Amino acid sequence: MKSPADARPANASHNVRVVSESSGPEQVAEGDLGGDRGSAPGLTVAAVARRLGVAPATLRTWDRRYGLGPSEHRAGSHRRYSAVDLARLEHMRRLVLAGLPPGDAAREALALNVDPSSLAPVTDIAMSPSATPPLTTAAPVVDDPSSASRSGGGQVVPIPGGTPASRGLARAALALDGMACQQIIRETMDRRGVVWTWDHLLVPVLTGVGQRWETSGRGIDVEHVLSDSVHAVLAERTRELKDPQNARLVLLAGADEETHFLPLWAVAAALAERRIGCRMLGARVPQETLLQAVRRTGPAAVFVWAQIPGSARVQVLADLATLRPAPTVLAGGPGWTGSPPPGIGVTTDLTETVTRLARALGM
Ligand code: B12
Repeated sequence: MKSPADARPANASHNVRVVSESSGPEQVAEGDLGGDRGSAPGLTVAAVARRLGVAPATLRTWDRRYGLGPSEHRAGSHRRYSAVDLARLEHMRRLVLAGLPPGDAAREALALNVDPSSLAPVTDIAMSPSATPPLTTAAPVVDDPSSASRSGGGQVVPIPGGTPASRGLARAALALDGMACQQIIRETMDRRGVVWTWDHLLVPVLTGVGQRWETSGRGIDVEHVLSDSVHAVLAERTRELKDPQNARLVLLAGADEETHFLPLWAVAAALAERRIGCRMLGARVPQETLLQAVRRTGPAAVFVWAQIPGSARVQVLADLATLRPAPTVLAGGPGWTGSPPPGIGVTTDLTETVTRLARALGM
């Protein structure tokens, strides 16, 4: 069954300048397509496939079925896609990623009023033989981890029990489309809140992308686009809180050598949703710096994240616990190894972390 989070937004956004309905029908003449003139020859189907991260066969299907094809004609050569065609196809792909049936997405894409003067020229840059082949929209993402090993080659992201939204997010990340990633994350958060989005959309896709890297060595670029998008939306939600209700402070910090920081932002955004403000110290906070920050600000609670074993020393937790007035000290993440010092809480998920931090504030 389709969950509300997976339903398509009423009005998915796009990044082309759109002429308002009142400005009349689109005036797009042959040879006047926003930079497709002169030396810019338009794009081949292969070039568009690479840009969009879809298979050439998918583009041909969209042309045949929905009339979303190349509008440039050249004597003695194949038809070429113009900048306007590309803008429509990008819109189409975003809507499909957001869960709209292709027929409906195509209707919206064809109805899009695009201002050609707002578009950059499109030119076909030949792909080097070693470059990544285009992704198919049909199969880069798998639900069943056992089938991941079948296909391999780093082309798939395993997402056991994936939802349409998680598959859409994984596809957008594979296509290196940060805008589409952010759009899916934002829409899910609007419908389901921060905690649900983190647990059911972001953790599965982040884990799948991490596994893809682990098994194939591929996809640092995908990891970066995804992380950047996750961070952007979580930080946005955190900063939306203008009137925090907590009188005392909460500090969030990454352990000594820890560079992974997304869970810290998940905590910050989930706290903001409960109208709790926090101070974010970010990744890789040296032990002594954290101790000084706690001494200076006297927070009610401190949460320290460690992702990678070896990035954290439990001594910092023991030292934090000796400070007076004693803050509630919580440690989270798979990077903490061994038993926690006395008086230190260990949290294993976002809900528990936020609940215990709120309790430390009496909220
Ligand atoms: C995004 C990411 C990056 C980004 C970091 C972006 C950022 N600023 O944070 C980048 C690309 C920079 C990166 C770099 C590296 N990464 Co990295 N990365 C990840 C990825 C995909 C997600 C990290 C994350 O946010 N995890 C949080 C959640 C999603 O995952 P989790 O911790 O496993 O969740 C469990 C629990 O923690 C808990 N949980 C979930 N959410 C929450 C929230 C709270 C509050 C709590 C308490 C608990 C909790 O539930 C889960 C189930 O038990 C992971 C994959 C993964 N599985 O984590 C790899 C991963 C952590 N990275 C890994 C590695 C090896 C690296 C690198 C060393 C090498 C590399 N890939 O380039 C470098 C480090 C570079 C450096 N100098 O330090 C490995 C670590 C292996 C290990 N032994 O621990 C992982 C696991 C990938 C893998 N499968 O091999 N990485």
